[in-house]
Amino acid sequence: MKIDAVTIFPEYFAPAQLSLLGKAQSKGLVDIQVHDLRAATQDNHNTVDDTPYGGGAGMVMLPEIWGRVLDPLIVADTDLIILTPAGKRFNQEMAQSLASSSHLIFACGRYEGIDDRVRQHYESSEYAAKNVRVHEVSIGDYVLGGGEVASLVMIEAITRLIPGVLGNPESLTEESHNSEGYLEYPNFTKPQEWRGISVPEILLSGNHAEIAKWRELQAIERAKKNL
Ligand code: 6GU
Repeated sequence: MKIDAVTIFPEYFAPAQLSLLGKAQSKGLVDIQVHDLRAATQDNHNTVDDTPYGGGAGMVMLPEIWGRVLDPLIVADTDLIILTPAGKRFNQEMAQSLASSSHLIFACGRYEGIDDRVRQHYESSEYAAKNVRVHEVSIGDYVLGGGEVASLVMIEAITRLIPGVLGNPESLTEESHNSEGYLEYPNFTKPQEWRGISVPEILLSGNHAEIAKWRELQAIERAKKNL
């Protein structure tokens, strides 16, 4: 999977070289390229934004700069992800769907966002015919300073679903038992007693059917508590 991230703060993507994602890149499963939006500016002040038409607070990112950077990156079969708190909420299902893409572009907006004509342009039929899909995505109901951290969250959730990225692929099949895609029951490891708290007896029983039943019940209790 090829991943392009476009940002005015390339340094935000340093963690992409670590851990699972770093390994996935050295294995050749994922190729992440980070592009500095400011490098595409042509004025002396390296301007990337301007005041909004219609007035109001904040600044809007210039479409001309974005077009200049995105044009050469957008090829056939591309998912262009525009990060915005007003986007569709990211979840495990969206991660699954994007994990089978061959090319993701993360457009990281700052300030009050990117001029909406950038979205409109790449959503046009000319691009749709080339299998270019545009997604406006948010990672949750809170406002971040920009899309960089949101992109990292998405990249981590998506790339670990690519075959070969996880050391132990059984982690994925176990996760898939839950619709949200994660384990909901509490986990325990050594020692058997820690600070006076014992590991639940059932987990030491070796009775896999009973353990599965217990975990299911625990998951339901936990889900209720987090409502
Ligand atoms: Cl994608 N961007 C920003 N700026 N804030 C967010 C977000 C994205 N998702 C949640 N909050």
